[in-house]
Amino acid sequence: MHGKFITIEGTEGVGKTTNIDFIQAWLLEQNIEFLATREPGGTPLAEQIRQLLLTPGDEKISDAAELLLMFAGRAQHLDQVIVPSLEAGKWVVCDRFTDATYAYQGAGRGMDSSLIEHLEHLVQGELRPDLTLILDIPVEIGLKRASDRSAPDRFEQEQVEFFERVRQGYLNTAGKDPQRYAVIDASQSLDGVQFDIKAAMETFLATTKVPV
Ligand code: Z5A
Repeated sequence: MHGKFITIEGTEGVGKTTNIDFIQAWLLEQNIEFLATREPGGTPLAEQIRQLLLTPGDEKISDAAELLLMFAGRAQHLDQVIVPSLEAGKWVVCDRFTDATYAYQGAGRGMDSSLIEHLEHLVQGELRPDLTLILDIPVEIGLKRASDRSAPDRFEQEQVEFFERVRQGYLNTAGKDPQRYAVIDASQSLDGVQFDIKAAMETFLATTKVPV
């Protein structure tokens, strides 16, 4: 793979959407060809799966069905969009990826992480993001920002304790691999958050350049 794979993660309302716009502008400035996408979603089929996952409904989605739907969409997204783009030399910037599965379905729902690892291997082989930015914020602040913006989706109807577990799941994952993960304090002003994102992107870019 020639392109770089960057993912953005965090609990509700951390500002992923807002800051992906900022990252896109920064990549344009660097003359780096990229594609921005999201999960669940990213292809017509995977966007249909997203609708199934996010739309509140009367039928409870079982934890196993939720996990499998996440990976079904991901398999399609990888096959149709992510892998071909990376192979063509583009950078891929993805709003959420498998770290969200470990955080929401693993830490949040309590599903066994070895099961997630198994599906990760099945669907992705050895492919992992090169850089993951985790926007971190106290859960109450994020939920307030999200609720001021739009009506709650199926996940946003969960209790605060669920999101506390999700947040802790992300922080535990980040602690295991500081090379790949940059944790950004997203409770700062937008300028402060973007200053830190830019610093993390610059550090990453420097590591991708072959020394002369
Ligand atoms: N999910 C899962 O369970 N397992 C998986 O494997 C995957 C996903 C891939 C869809 O995600 C759901 O799928 C998600 C987890 C689950 N749960 N939910 N819900 P999503 O990414 O589409 O939805 P989201 O997490 O809810 O994202 P969001 O609510 O759209 O939030 P955001 O993109 O992080 O935030 P935002 O829209 O950029 O900002 C929210 C508001 O805050 C907005 O009004 C901004 O103007 C404001 N904002 C942003 N930054 C700041 C700062 N710094 N200060 C003040 N105000 C700010």
